[in-house]
Amino acid sequence: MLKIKNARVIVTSPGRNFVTLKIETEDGLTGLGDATLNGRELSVVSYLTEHVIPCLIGRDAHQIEDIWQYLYKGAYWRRGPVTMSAIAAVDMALWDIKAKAANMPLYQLLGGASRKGVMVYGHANGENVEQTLEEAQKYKAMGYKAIRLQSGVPGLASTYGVSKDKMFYEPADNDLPTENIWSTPQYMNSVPKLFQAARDALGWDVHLLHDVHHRLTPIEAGRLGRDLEPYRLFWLEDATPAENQEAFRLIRQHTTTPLAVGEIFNTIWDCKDLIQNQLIDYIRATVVHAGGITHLRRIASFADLYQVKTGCHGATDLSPVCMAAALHFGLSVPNFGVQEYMRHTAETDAVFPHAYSFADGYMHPGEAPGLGVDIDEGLAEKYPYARAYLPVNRLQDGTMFNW
Ligand code: CS2
Ligand code: MG
Repeated sequence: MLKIKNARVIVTSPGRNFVTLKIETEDGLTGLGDATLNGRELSVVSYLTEHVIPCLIGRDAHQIEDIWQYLYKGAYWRRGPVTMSAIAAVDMALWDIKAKAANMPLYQLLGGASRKGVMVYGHANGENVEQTLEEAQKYKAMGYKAIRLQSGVPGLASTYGVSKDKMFYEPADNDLPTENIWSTPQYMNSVPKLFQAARDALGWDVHLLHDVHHRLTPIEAGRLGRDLEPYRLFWLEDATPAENQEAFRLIRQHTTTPLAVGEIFNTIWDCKDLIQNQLIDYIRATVVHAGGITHLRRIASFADLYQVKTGCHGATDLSPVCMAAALHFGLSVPNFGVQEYMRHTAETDAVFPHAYSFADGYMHPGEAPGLGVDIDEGLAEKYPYARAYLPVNRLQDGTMFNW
């Protein structure tokens, strides 16, 4: 038995807020879990501190499944991003501990490596097509096999995915929500031109991806998917808000462009119909927001029945702890598709030293026991929490819209 002695939450903000759960056993083993929910961080801190941690003390850290079921069924109020991020953090930390106790990198406990490395996609973005393609050429030169392209929209002051800092896209930019303005017609006109130019400049041996970020209606998404068919995208992401999973049937009827969705999903119930009706090609659910390694494996196994592949979210606001967990998962899961890698700043990497590495378009979690990531608590203290909201989005007539 590996008795849990204590657990605490560490909030640090090296450039952006991260929430980390640290569990310690009586044998001195420690495990880390990412609990970061961008723009709502302290809600998960409170859920963990007030409602989860008191129930963990004294339990056997080896009982990952039972603790998962206890936290899920025992809460009565099931699902949702706050609950499932808290459960995810506990789950990641317990897998970290179990793998350390076995003196193995976590992927070995998940069934071992199913591939030589985890193919990742980078983020090329720019104010216009030319700048975006300049960035894309840099990613191609770095060896990326897959590149996401996000470009400014002519006539709009800002849009999703285009950042001031080319390296790291950090949308949580203010202590009150920034208001963005959106125009679907101007966006719809600009995207096919971006990918026409991209194929001319980058050729056909690189995977190209695009994130619509929940901003089209199903029929608009069907049309954009069809407009993009000549450019053979790897995927079109978050084409329409997915609360209504049935909406994807309308998109599917109009286009063969592969569809990815799910970074904001938090349980298998959010994607069950999408998967079993083969309305999507990639499921984006991620370790930190979908209940941890334990639940993400369930989602991936279900998806595998329908030839849906994984494409886990991996933005800057998911900490290196989640990145490490995602790479162990991605190295082993049979129906792996691609892993997002938006990268972290040097100050973040210093707070979270890790064993994972990038080479020639692939990443590997490393061979360190457990997740292979740590937190430098002394350094973490130097970066105090500062409230930061994601932007909100309005149409040009002021109507509240999807960001
Ligand atoms: C995006 C994210 O990475 C993605 O695909 O959708 O940048 C997303 O906007 C952020 O993670 C939100 O916090
Ligand atoms: Mg996205």
